[in-house]
Amino acid sequence: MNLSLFDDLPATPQPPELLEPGAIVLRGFALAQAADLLAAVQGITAQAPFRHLITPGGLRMSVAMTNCGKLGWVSDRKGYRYDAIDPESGQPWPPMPALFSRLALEAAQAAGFDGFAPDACLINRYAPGTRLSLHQDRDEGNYAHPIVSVSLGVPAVFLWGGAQRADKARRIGLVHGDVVVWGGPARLRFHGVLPLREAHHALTGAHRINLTFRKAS
Ligand code: MD3
Ligand code: FE
Repeated sequence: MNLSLFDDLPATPQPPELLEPGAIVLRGFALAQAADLLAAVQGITAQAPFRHLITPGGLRMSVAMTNCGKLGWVSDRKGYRYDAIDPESGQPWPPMPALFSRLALEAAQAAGFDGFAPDACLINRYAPGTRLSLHQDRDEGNYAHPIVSVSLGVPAVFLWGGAQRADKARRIGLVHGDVVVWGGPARLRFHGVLPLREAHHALTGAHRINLTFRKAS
């Protein structure tokens, strides 16, 4: 079994690591809150279950998604957008737990972005084999705000590309408790996730859960 990207990573919080200007990895930053974050995800998915969205091109996404906060990211045949209403329930998305917004604020702060106040949290669930192909996040209103991502459960290999889709991508291992902050010159980089490998995590089973905090409006 090849665990080379993961097997000697520390299980304790580490100092900030600069991937490139604007992209800061905070290894283990969410470890202490991880179990509480996952319990909150369970509460959210009781109101707004994970679902596989359809892309504007008609393809079913292999990542299962839901949201919390004032705005949620949705996709259908009409396009990608943020919406205050969950199209499945016709109701507002579940509120963002204070634990979530506090963690996002503190992580952004640790990466040099003061006063980050996310109004959207996209929650992604990866099963074995699930991937996310290279894309940019460009549905938010103001690219001056960073995006904060929190990895939970099974490890993944993240693809970190360039300003053009064809630019060569680096591979970065992300494990349970890791937080990454993407802002400034890194904000519109192409990025993705390789197919999730079969593995088990005590808190999530075969899954990886990723939280991305955004200021969408
Ligand atoms: C770099 N999610 O939801 S998180 C996404 O692991 C998304 O579920 C991946 O890409 C995941 O859009 C990657 C890391 C991430 C999130 C947003 C970014 C990296 C980013 C926005 C701009 C640049
Ligand atoms: Fe993205």
